[in-house]
Amino acid sequence: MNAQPRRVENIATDRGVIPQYATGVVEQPWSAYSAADHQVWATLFQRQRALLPGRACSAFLDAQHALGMTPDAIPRFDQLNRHLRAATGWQLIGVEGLLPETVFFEHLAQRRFPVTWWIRRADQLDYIAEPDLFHDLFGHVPLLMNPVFADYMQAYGQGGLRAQREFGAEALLNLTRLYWYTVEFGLMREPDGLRIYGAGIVSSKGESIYSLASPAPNRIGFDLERVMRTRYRIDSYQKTYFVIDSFEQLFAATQQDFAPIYPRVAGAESVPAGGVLPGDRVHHRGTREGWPEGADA
Ligand code: HBI
Ligand code: FE
Repeated sequence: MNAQPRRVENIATDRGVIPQYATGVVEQPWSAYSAADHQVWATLFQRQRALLPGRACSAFLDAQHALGMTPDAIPRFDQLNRHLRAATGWQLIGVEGLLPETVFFEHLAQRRFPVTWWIRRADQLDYIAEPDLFHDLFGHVPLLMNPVFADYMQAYGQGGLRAQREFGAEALLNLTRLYWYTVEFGLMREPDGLRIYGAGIVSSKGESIYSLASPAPNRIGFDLERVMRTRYRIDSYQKTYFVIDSFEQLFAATQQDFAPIYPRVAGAESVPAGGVLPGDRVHHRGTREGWPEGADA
């Protein structure tokens, strides 16, 4: 990758101008993407689009089409922004990669979704440690076209800023679990069965198959405090997938006052990634096959 993105100096928001160093925003260097970059996009796009019908939730597939995403080339952020702005007021901004939580929450609270400007190399097709352009653009961006999910993402950012200000590090850890088990690895019920909406799953060939078809993991009905108590690993497929009934259910969960929730969750035992509790709504109790013994998150 020889692209060197131009740094954005400042971005104007309704809270005034934020200098670039605080936001990490860069411009997408679209003309500098190589043929190999576009080929990686095409390969991953076509592979996932062949897998996802019947696996991804209908809102995801419809939105990707509405955004005009194709395998022909890496999409241009400014073109996607026209669709997003019209549909839900969201905007994409280019970034170098993972952002500090505070910066990330601030962007979400302002309906700005950070998308990594570079794409993985051809020898990293099946796994890359940190989110690249394919994970963010193919995985996260389509559902920002869905008004209710778009509201959930902004509410998550606002909640994160409040947790930072008023509740401290433990509350943040609980919130990152909520993001992990919904935005990244969430499943939802549809009339024809369970479907995927989590970006970490839809952007992964292996987990798109495993999350719905493997007998190993648990599939448990979404419960806000149960999710906020549940630990996770970042280096393997999930041991538990949480299932929502609808995006409305997810958004409603963020509309309550979190002040009593954080101390209640902090006071309760955290739950191992593969655990099942007596009060769980169990869609599928995992067989745990293939799990490393004792290696618990
Ligand atoms: N930064 N660019 C970027 N993208 C993310 O998805 C992201 C992040 N920083 C923190 C983060 N996600 C998670 O810790 C969330 O739970 C906050
Ligand atoms: Fe992600």
